[in-house]
Amino acid sequence: MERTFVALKPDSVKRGLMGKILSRFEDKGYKIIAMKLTNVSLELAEKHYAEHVGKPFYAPLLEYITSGPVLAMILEGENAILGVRHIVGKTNPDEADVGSIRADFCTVKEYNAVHASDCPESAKREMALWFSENEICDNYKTMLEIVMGA
Ligand code: 3AN
Repeated sequence: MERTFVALKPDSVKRGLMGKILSRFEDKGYKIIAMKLTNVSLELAEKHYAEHVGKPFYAPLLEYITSGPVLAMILEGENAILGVRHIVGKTNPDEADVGSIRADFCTVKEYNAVHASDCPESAKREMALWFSENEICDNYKTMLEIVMGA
């Protein structure tokens, strides 16, 4: 099983889209093993987006991610990193596949609703950045796991 870090950004929270977006991940079958609604400090934002330092959209990006609460979570499932990225869609909503979150809910890449880790290294780094060990609830079975005797 693979784990990935996902964050519903402030536009998702402010637009009241948390439930709709979350349901896409739950419907697919990913297991939520950590979740919190949290304000994002500038320090955390800078660490999270360290790879984008120096890019023209860096400062607006920090302003955006710190502009309101973020629903941060860790999802678990088979090939979760790639699978979640498919559900989220390409950075630019105009290029995202119809049916993806960004195509269906967003119009501009500057406010694209969701962050999802793009590779195993990023997932590991981001999970450790956003969650402490005791916030991870990997001690329960989903109903599917119970029924399948997993
Ligand atoms: P993704 O979130 O699709 O993995 P990244 O990691 O390349 O995209 O970029 C992080 C965030 O920076 C994006 N989600 C988006 O909000 C913003 N961003 C990326 N590229 C641009 C761009 N060319 N112009 C404006 N904002 C951008």
